[in-house]
Amino acid sequence: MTEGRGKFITLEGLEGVGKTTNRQFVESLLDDADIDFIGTREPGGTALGEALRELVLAADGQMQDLTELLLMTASRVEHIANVIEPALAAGQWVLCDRFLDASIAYQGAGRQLGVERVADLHRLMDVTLEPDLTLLLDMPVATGLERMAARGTPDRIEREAMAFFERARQAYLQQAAMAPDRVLVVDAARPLDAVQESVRQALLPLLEGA
Ligand code: T5A
Repeated sequence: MTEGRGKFITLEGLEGVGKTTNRQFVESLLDDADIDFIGTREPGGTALGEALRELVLAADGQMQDLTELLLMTASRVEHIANVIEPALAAGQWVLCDRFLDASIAYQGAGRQLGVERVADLHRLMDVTLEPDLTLLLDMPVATGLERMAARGTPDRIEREAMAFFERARQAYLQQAAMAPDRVLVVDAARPLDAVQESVRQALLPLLEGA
């Protein structure tokens, strides 16, 4: 196990980009490197967070956009306090499927609540934790939605229009441009083995320092 504080790695991207597939791949790399880690997700990761996830993603649910932002943030506050911070403090690495960048992209840009408003809300809630590495899986919106269509009934957010996801994609890319040391953009439209090779390369510096 790693001495000292663990590393915090997040996976981000739009629907259908392959986060789950690549999360499993990252888990296998961490296992191979004998790193003690937990895998988790947002919204979710705690009992309360998973209940909020059900509410916020329910296909037949309805809520104000601001309510959606507040529920995502509430899930994150619980997750950080009860799961992420304790694990990092104990030296475990944390691999998280979506984090704050998702709220910036989906609620800030997709819902047009304002990227700054989302960032301000998180500062107000004392959410200052930043990932050591964010893998942003990026590809054209239409390609991702095609992959999702093959998966069955869409949830409440997956039903959104193309323009929503275009705005979210641009916000993700903007986050990456503003934080190039933290966010690595991976072209997820390529065949899986090429995507995974990029993911492996991105993780190497962290793994070598472990
Ligand atoms: N949300 C979340 C917010 O609005 N605000 C927030 O703050 C947060 C935290 C969460 C939803 O909540 C929203 C965003 C979301 O709408 P989710 O479960 O994280 O839901 O979202 P999904 O995008 O549905 O995530 P998944 O991990 O389930 O889907 P992915 O990322 O598409 O992953 P995956 O691996 O299942 O891939 C989809 C398909 O593509 C294939 C896979 O085999 C699979 O069939 N695939 C490839 N095919 C060809 N080439 C490749 N390179 C491929 N990679 C994968």
